[in-house]
Amino acid sequence: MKSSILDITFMNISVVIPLLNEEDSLKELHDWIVSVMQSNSFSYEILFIDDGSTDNSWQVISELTQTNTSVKGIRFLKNFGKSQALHAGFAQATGDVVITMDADLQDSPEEIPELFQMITNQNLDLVSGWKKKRYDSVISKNLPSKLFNWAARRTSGVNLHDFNCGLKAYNNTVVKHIDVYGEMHRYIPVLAKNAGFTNIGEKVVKHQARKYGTTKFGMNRFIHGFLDLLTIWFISRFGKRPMHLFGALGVIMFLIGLAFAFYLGIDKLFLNPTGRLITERPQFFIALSTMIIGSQFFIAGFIGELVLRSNKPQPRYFIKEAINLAI
Ligand SMILES: Nc1nc2c(ncn2[C@@H]2O[C@H](COP(=O)(O)OP(=O)(O)OP(=O)(O)O)[C@@H](O)[C@H]2O)c(=O)[nH]1
Ligand SMILES: [Mg+2]
Repeated sequence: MKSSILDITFMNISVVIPLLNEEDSLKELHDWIVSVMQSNSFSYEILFIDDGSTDNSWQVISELTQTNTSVKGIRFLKNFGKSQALHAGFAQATGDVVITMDADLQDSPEEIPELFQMITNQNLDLVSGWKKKRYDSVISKNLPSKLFNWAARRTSGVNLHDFNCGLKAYNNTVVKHIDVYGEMHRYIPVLAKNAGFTNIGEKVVKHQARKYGTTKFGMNRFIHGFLDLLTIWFISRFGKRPMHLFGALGVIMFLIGLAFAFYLGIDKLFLNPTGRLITERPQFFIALSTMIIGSQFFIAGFIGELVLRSNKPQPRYFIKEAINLAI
């Protein structure tokens, strides 16, 4: 299994596996993936991204790289999050088709051949797994997840049942053109759609109960998830043109304030000079606050435009070591 330039050029599949503290599952997962790859004669690489594990995960990965040169490892300096791990894996993936999967043996590598076919034969940009039958608790996972997927469908227009499924397949071009940041791993299909990759498919996949280790995401995943959803909706609508939202709002509010001020002026000068002082009238305060808030909105939009023009992407993670990769 010696890797060569040819392998890199004609690699069929890159399996990208972000992980945190999954020492018990890794060897079994590796063996399972390798047996699927061999029985389908795929050329492949497996990229493990150890995101600051505190158990022996990295040691297990290092051992795997010694017996199988198709295994590559990236180890982060500390825990930077699943999105960052996917970002690092995507940057290195050389296969025509990139498959992501969880490391905890809940996703089955047996799905890989069909996912590969869907990308290559049906010309799909992305295929997302759908854990139709879940082996998780109804209260803590299934119900919130249904609500969450419904909200994601409504705001994004991407019709998937299970946005957060770890098992997904991509055409390599897609992963090189999307920027997974924050906790956006839940919305990669939306990021892909916003980047112009609209051929998005779905495949029902088998889901197993967790065999080893513990869950890493608690209930706060849903709070973070909804906030990220709001961000992504906002960014996809106004991210490129903040002036369209803030500028328009600012101008409208300023004009309302100006109209009130104009009315007060005319009234005081010509219609009712002996009436109440302008500063004692409610219209004065409406004029004052709408004009100030309007200008603030306008300035926010203007600064947003300036920031967009001068924004250079910052590194969001630091790599401690890598095996079988030229980083
Ligand atoms: N890179 C990285 N991977 C993570 C992190 N947290 C979890 N993971 C991995 O993401 C995958 C999914 O996490 P899980 O904890 O299994 O989440 P889940 O499948 O929704 O929950 P369970 O059903 O309880 O397993 C696993 O492979 C984890 O190792 C993280 O902070 N960084
Ligand atoms: Mg899991």
